[in-house]
Amino acid sequence: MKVSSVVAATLLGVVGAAPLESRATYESDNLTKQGVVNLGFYVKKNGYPNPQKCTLDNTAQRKEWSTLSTAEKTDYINAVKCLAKKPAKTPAGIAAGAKNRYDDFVATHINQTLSIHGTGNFLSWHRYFTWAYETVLRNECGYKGYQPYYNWPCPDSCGVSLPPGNGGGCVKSGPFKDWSVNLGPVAPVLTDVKANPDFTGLGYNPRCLRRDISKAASQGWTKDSDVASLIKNSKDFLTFTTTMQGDFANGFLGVHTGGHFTIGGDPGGDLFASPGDPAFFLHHAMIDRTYWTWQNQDIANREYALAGTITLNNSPPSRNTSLDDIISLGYVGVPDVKIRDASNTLGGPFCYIYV
Ligand SMILES: *[C@@H]1O[C@H](CO)[C@@H](O)[C@H](O)[C@H]1NC(C)=O
Ligand SMILES: *[C@@H]1O[C@H](CO)[C@@H](O)[C@H](O)[C@H]1NC(C)=O
Ligand SMILES: *[C@@H]1O[C@H](CO)[C@@H](O)[C@H](O)[C@H]1NC(C)=O
Ligand SMILES: [Cu+2]
Repeated sequence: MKVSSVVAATLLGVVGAAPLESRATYESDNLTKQGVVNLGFYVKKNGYPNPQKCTLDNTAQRKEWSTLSTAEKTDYINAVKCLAKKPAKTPAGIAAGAKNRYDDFVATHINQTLSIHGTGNFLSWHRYFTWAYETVLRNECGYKGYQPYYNWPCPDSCGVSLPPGNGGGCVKSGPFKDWSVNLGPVAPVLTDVKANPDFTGLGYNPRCLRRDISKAASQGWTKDSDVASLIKNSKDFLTFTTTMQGDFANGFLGVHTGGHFTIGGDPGGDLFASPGDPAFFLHHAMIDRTYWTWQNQDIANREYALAGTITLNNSPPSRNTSLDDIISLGYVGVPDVKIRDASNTLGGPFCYIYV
């Protein structure tokens, strides 16, 4: 099985896809492994942020989707579907399209889009958002595992074994064939998405889940060398987060946008409404794993590294992001945290690593 067909397995909901054979030979995975070793030495010397609560002996381990057993995959998918059957916490008067508990996440992301992308809080905000999702799946839908990620890379000469983009039709098979997308669009990539009754995208707009798996995005932007070079060549936080998020004016998508466009479709290709596709959280767990791996290359200097401002690409011009800035997830219903507390995955509310 080709590495990037993990994407297909994930997106199409193929339960029981064979584990990958040769992932360990990837440079980007080697960097993650080296990061775990560095982390071990670092905590040995400096101690843990919450030694009573979280150590490397009891930490949760987030795993790659294809390494889960069939039973684990089914548990995860069932918990996601369970979330979409629970009532929303977002009041209808605030977001009429938030029909269920899953939609609380989508509405929160749409509502804050302009202050969480191209900003200093991009990585910490999405780290906390993904953690909140994992926690709600566990606490409200009985999920026993942790948030899986999908490992983007394929080899540098990748003949990616993905089906070609099919134009973004409805998902007609797999566990999410009856999934209802209720919110958005705000900034769709497909031209024929039914407009939302509310200009905010928060109105009720039920429609099918559509995907447009893109070989070009996967092959062009999320290869092993793309991920490894992002981790190795980003000497400071600003370079890392900017390279990851892309430099569109110069035609550089970066792994973040490349991963979103690998999924594509509606709402996957919409900057605002993209969490409406459950694949969002597997992609963002990989974003977080890449951030974590980058931090672990030089923990002393990168644990609390931060740069950027509080507006999208600093437009309009705004102040610098601060470690004391609050991450608030609205009706997702988790406590507010400071960026500082979302900087270490063994500290603050967290206790997880990636394997
Ligand atoms: C990854 O690490 C293994 C074991 O140290 C090594 O054999 C392999 O060559 C490395 N792969 C890359 C692409 O760096
Ligand atoms: C959007 O954010 C504003 C400001 O924090 C808040 O008052 C409002 O309830 C939020 N709406 C949603 C849908 O979360
Ligand atoms: C904002 O951060 C930049 C570096 O990221 C720094 O050069 C600048 O002085 C900071 N501005 C303020 C007002 O602190
Ligand atoms: Cu986002």
